[in-house]
Amino acid sequence: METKTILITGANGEIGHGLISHFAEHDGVRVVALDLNTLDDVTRSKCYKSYTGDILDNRFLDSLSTGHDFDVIYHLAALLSTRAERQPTIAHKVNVDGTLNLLEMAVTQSRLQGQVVKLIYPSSIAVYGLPDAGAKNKAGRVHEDQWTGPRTMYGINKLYCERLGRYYMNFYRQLDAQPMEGKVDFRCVRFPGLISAVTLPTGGTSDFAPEMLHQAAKGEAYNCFVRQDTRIPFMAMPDGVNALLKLESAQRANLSTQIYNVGSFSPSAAQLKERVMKAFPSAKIDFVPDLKRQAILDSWPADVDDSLARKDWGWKPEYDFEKAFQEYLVPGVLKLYKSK
Ligand code: NAD
Ligand code: AKB
Repeated sequence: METKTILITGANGEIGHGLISHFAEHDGVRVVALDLNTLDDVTRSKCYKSYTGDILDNRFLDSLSTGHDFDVIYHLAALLSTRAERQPTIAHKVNVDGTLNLLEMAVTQSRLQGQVVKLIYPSSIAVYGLPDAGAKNKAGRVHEDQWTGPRTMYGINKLYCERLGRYYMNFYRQLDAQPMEGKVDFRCVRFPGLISAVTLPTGGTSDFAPEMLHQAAKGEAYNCFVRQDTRIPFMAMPDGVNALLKLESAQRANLSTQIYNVGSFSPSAAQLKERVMKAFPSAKIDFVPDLKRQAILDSWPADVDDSLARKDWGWKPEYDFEKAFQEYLVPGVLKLYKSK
């Protein structure tokens, strides 16, 4: 089997950890990891090479590109929604300029290698922007082209980068004598909030669900920053990692678009609390809504229509709400905090 070389940007983040752990257990893959923050020793040992660097540093990216032939780029580095709202210009630089740099790297790599380079991009339900709770309730499960008027810097960045990816794939340098069309194979999933049993999120707005679980497992009280009736889609981290891998390995001919919703389960915050309390009956969880973060969540859909992903590349989550808690989240956090 031929060995594939894979670049993961934002490798030190939640999804990066999941992806690196996956690849460490499979032959035929060399992972080159890149993050602003140095990876811990255990994660680093699972990679072929790891670099501490900035996706905004073009000289660094050039040297990386000179030193490796990448078959696939998983471009995960980003500032998430709450952090992006607090530092909008930095978020724009990292989320948009950073993605542009990685798309340019994919073009260069494709030229040098004379083959297609895949760029796998996780977008977000933050690309949606429903005007109010009434519209959200009425909309139900939204499909890819509905309600794409985001109200956050992060959502706007993600929506724009989806379109940039599409441009690089289909129309890049379309006026050149020999256009580059088809050399970058851009594939994107729009993720719901992800919940990991082994890492905690920082800087997102869907963070209330993982925070509630991890605080309960640590035996610490948690003031949840949303109303009890708040409902957005979530997914267990193994399904998130699996979605990226499955989309990456799909036959291009089967893909009717570049951008796919992926869904899993969609509990209200009250249902999340109930399920966490079932696992940790002495947990202390109160609802103390932060009205500004709440408004962001109220603009995200209650659920997504992922029928296109199911049809084109066989997407199907392994974990529903109950299975995610029973078989992955609760055992995972118990193990995590017992070992600390
Ligand atoms: P994360 O915040 O855990 O990780 C992001 C990583 O990017 C961090 O390790 C950070 O150090 C790195 N980074 C930030 N700026 C950088 C820069 N300039 N150069 C190099 N590295 C930089 O996020 P995550 O949960 O792992 O998410 C990964 C991707 O998936 C992001 O693009 C995010 O928008 C997307 N996504 C995540 C979720 C979720 O719920 N976790 C949902 C939807 C989409
Ligand atoms: C966030 O809350 O910003 C992320 C996301 C849903 O994209 N977790």
